[in-house]
Amino acid sequence: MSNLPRVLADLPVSADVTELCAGRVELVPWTGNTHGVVGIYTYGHPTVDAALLDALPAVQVISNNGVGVDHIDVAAAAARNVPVGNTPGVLNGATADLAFALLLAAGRRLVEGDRYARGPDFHRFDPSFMLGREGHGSTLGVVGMGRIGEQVAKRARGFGMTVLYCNRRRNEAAEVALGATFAPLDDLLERSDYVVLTVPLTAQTRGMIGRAELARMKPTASLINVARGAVVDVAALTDALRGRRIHAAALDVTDPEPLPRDHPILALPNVIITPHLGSATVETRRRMAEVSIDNLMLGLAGKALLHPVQPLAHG
Ligand code: 8YV
Repeated sequence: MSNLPRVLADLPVSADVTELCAGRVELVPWTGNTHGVVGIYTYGHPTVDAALLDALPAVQVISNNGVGVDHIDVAAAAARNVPVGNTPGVLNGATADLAFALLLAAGRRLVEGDRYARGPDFHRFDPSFMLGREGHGSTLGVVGMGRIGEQVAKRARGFGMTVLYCNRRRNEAAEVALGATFAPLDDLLERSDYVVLTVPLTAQTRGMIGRAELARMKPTASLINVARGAVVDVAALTDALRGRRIHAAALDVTDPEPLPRDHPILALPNVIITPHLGSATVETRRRMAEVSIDNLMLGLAGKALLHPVQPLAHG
């Protein structure tokens, strides 16, 4: 056993994190001997709740390698004076790129086309097969105009899209700089050709896209989720896709994650599912590792974190 500060970690960590921790902290597996643990390092799971914090009274900091902290009881940490750090800012571009890739892939039936082109039925070009829906010139609805939503809206401008958004509060900067128009959720759902979800998972956003909301969407519209799976009612979405009540969905996140292999949504042709790849680029993951380890080391030194999470914003 080393003399380095012991940090409970969601192992395995990436090579970048291993490198940044070398000689500075000892990463301790979640299920191992947690004696003397002074920090917690997570990747979106497992849950960090009051019971865990009570069991680890020497913890001085919780550092999350990611922006979403729905798995952490931030209020319980604050009540114990334990700061929580996350990695906002550095992953906006990568996540917005993926949202846009999914948007175009859903509209233009890209994955379905790929499967078809590899399969036994593709004999010759047919002018009327696999017609999709256009991206350029369409209307985009961004649900959650925060840092990632703004980057999605910025990309939409290049495609000549009309951008609607809804958010807890008006984002005037996005209105001025990106030409986005505020709309209540129901209105946004009725008018959009693409609905992109970029909200954090909170008590307010859990299940916010359910049967009633899906029923408001145009039959030609697609739903893209790069937020958290639990924002969408997956049973309602399965029914809407099966009944062709919407054109398609593209999900980078699901609830649960992964979905059980026999989940009916997995058998549908008009859904694309990726394994939580929003921030998965070499460059972004390196920056996330740096910010999250900076947060960890600052917290262990009793200093202010680079990006402390405010409890109230994530209730
Ligand atoms: C992370 C994410 O990779 O930042 C987030 O909230 O969803 C992803 O960028 C994931 O949480 C694992 O850390």
